[in-house]
Amino acid sequence: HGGRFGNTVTVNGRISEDLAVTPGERVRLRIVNVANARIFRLTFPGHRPWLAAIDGHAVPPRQFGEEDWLVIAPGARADLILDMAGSPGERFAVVDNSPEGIRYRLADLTYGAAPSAPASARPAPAAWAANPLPEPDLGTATRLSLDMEGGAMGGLQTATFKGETLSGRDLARKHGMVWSFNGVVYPPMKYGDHGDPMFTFKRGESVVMTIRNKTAFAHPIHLHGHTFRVISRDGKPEPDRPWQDTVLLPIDGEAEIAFVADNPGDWMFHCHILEHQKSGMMGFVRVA
Ligand SMILES: [Cu+2]
Repeated sequence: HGGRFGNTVTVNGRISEDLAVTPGERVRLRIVNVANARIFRLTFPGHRPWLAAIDGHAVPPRQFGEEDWLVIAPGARADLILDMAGSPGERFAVVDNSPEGIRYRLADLTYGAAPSAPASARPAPAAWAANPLPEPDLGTATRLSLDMEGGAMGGLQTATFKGETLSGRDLARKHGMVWSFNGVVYPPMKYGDHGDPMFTFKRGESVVMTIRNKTAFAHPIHLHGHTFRVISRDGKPEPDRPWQDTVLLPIDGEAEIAFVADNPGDWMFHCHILEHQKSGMMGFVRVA
């Protein structure tokens, strides 16, 4: 029910890639999680990366300790700045850490020869320029909530599927559907035939949405066509209110997102774990 993990991981299309680096250089590493279900929790032993952007949007650079996890869920992106502090000939693994304590080597940073002029210690990186995005007006925003239910371990009691109210058991058995948004199990969308929107917004409307994960699994929720600020998590203000288009909801987690619905059209809103998307966690919002 967490989706299919498979038994190997590829980096840039290959298993266990060597990433060649030069001692003393500063590298920008763009990480895109294109896995169907796996949430990565990355560490860079021997290095202290700076997180500089989330989902392509600058954040005030924040330095990670060697054992701090960079959590990146399916669909999410992260830009890191890495100072290559190793010596010529050294190798360091890039590691994915499972919550169960399993460490999986994804790739190696392999150090080549030192440049003739050694780099001096580098200062903290400056924040990158912000992308121009419309600022949601929290005072006048439409407030909505989105409750996520379903899955094994307590999941779905009843939900509506194509207008019919069914028990969780019948939804799973008859339709292979196991997840719901606000009590509705959305059938897989087809081009030109995608049913009714979950929400309809006026173009230019500010929206604050509280998303609650009432399941026993984590879900990265992704909105198309828009970028939102994450303004709080579990009732606590989120530092720097980062701009994102994918927000990971931990088990029993809650997040408030805010955005301006400024892009006309029908936009998918779904869990980015593909198995979840396919079995109920996918609807769309309409901006008209
Ligand atoms: Cu999910």
